[in-house]
Amino acid sequence: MSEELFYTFRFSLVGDKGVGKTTLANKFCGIKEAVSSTISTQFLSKSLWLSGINNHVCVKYLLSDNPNFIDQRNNTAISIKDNAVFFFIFDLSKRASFDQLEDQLETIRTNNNNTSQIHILLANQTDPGRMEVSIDDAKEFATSQ
Ligand SMILES: Nc1nc2c(ncn2[C@@H]2O[C@H](COP(=O)(O)OP(=O)(O)O)[C@@H](O)[C@H]2O)c(=O)[nH]1
Ligand SMILES: [Mg+2]
Repeated sequence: MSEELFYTFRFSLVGDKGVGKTTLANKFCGIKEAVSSTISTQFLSKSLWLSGINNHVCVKYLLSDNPNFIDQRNNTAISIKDNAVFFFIFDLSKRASFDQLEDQLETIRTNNNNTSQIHILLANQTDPGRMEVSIDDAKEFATSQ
């Protein structure tokens, strides 16, 4: 008899205003509406059924798309408190969006209860072709944490 298994993965998208968090979240969840400014945390989900020989697995992704929470810590407290996986997103063509990630990382470290957090650094907006952050800088930041 086949078995049904359910997994939920929760992710938080973190980064400066305008780096493309909402665009990425909408694309991942198949939402086609035009992006508008995120004034409070939005929660999105997507479920996938994967069929094996003896089981069916339902993987549910829960994404929290945060505003720039350096300014709005209270609004985003719930989404950063227990999540384990954080995508730190910056705009490759805007140095300031990269420089502020250290502060955001610190905010998460001090406000999150999970002892085994996973942090993923994601360079977005690669298409304008203007790079204000080098691959070496990004690698150095990622490995120094
Ligand atoms: N050129 C370019 N524009 C993008 C990209 N991702 C998002 N945008 C645009 O950047 C603006 C801000 O995106 P948004 O997703 O609202 O950023 P957020 O504030 O981080 O949620 C919008 O006008 C998007 O259409 C990208 O990869 N390349
Ligand atoms: Mg947004």
